Amino acid sequence: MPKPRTPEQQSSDPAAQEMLQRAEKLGISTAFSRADDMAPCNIGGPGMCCKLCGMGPCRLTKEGQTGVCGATIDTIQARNLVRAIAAGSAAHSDHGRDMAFLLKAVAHGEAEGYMLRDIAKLRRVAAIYDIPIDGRAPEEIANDLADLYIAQFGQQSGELAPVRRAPKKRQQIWREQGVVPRGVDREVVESLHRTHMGDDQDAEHILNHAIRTGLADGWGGSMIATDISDILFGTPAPIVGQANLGVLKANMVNVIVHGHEPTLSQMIVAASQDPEIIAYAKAAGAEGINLSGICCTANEILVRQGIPVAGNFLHQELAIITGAVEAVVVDVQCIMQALVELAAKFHTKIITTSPKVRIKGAKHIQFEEHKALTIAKEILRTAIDNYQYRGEIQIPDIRADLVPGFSHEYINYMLGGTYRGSFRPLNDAIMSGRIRGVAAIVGCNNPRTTQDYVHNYVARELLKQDVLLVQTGCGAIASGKIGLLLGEAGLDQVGPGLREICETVGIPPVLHMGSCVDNTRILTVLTQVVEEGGLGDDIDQVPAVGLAPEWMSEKALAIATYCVASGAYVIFGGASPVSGMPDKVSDSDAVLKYISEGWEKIYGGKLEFIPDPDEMIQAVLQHIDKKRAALGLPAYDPKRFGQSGDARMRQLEQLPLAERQAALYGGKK
Ligand code: BF8
Repeated sequence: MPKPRTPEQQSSDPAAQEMLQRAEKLGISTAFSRADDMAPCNIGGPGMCCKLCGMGPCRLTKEGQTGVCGATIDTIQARNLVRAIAAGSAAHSDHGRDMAFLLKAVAHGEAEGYMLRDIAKLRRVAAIYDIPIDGRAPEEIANDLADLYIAQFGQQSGELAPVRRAPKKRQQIWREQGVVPRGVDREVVESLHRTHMGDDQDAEHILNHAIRTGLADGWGGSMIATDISDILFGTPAPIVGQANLGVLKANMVNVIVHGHEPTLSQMIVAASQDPEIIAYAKAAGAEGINLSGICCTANEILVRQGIPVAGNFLHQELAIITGAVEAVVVDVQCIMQALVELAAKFHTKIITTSPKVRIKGAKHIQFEEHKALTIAKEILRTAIDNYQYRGEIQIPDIRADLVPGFSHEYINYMLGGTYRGSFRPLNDAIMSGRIRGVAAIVGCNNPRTTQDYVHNYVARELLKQDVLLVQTGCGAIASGKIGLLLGEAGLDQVGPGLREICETVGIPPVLHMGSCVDNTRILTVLTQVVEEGGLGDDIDQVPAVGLAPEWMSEKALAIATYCVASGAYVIFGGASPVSGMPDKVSDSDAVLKYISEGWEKIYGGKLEFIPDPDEMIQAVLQHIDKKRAALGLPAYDPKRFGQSGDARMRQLEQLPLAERQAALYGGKK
């Protein structure tokens, strides 16, 4: 048994380290200590265990071995992988479905407390699908859009409607390959059917359906979720927020919303500002209610209302260990079952709210849209009633300011303004080499690596190389906690060309674009970059890379798949779910090779697993430079830039007065 890691080895975040020390002192287990106690299964981990029927489970450990039915390792790995991608797509897309039903309810005035907040986006999105907009009430348009979106899930044939938003050439590739999704549910169901015992047995053929299923998520369920969230809760624009456990307040009722869906959390935001609820909290002896978030629910309310983030995935237990949290309100996804037992050691109440998610021992207050505000207030009253039971607390005094909210609409606006919104300046900056390329660093935390370390190491190194970063999910929170999302504060850490662009446009070098379903915003940005011209005519030609350095969830695999299918090079850190025999690349790595080289030949994008952060960075830069060369762009040269604007002034400030005047005025005093 390896030695347990120290808190510094478990997390690079000092707030997390403080709570891990407290956990140790109190004799409490966390995901970090449980990961130390339990090595990952070396057969299941690389996808070599088949438990799809009662003849097994079959554990393949030797070259050439097959399962009882004769299934080879590549068939088994492909089946396991497509099932994970289907589960991830189902999670995102079911979220999208719920949003579509909420839009329908709002259009009919049947959802208490909700409204159509971004009518301009409603009209823009409706117009994409030829829904009439002129002279119609927003509710009528919303009703038609909701019907169209609801239909995408159960559609049996034809093409998913949002697919038409991809670059034309990309759509053509998908049609030629026969992978345009017909309906979201159909592709997920077919993944399960094909991988049932005795069905699809050709690994490449199985993986073709992984592409179709992933596309149903990215250009289907997730895109629908993002569109409707913006229409109902507002399209994000830059806003000031804070991140890390230090956002919890000692003298207030701390309520954390955790999970993924903005439907309930948005109502809790509204309810927490209600004078009656604030008075109720004061009557309980607190100074008020302090709302914060964890995971992607946090991102949803951070990018729209600036509600602080208590942390990313691995902070969910650590927040409770502060002893200062009255309630953790959860909806769906990324919620650890360990929360209930942990909460019982403190006074914290875990409140489940989704009809899909119950946890034994948690309090369940079911959320319903038609009385959303009433339920949100009931939840807050439950938390306030719990304040009196609070014991000793320890809140790390660590938090960072950040500026999130870079929707693709805002990026378009910030580059050109209201009347000439355009991606032209971004394309020009990439073409000139001021920006070497773009990297999307997204995805989870994983307790098997040092929390946030790979995220932040890779982010910092790529920024020095003039790579503009876009982020979502827990990756964005990792950057937020170290101040990379704060405008000019982080600019001394970035390359000279990128710095010039950030100073000119007035943006941070890392753009927080939202939650994990909002990775579809990145698809939209890439499409707009292509349509603007100068960087090829399809996404696979853009010097861009996607990374999930600390991935852990099946949703991350679904995201990777739709990004690859869209033409992106995607790199995952951590362990590969499809490597061959432990610690050995062999013939049995057919699946690993196919999702890299095989997919690249067809889609121009590929998925690779590179655990070492330095190798990851090299792979990113090589890919970006290769794409630049293929476009005929000048080779990246950091010495060419950084001589203008603010950078020039900073250089001059270093000079003695006479020399500075000479430089500025040509020797005239
Ligand atoms: O959907 S990044 S740990 S919270 S799965 Fe989960 Fe991963 Fe965080 Fe958001 Ni995305």
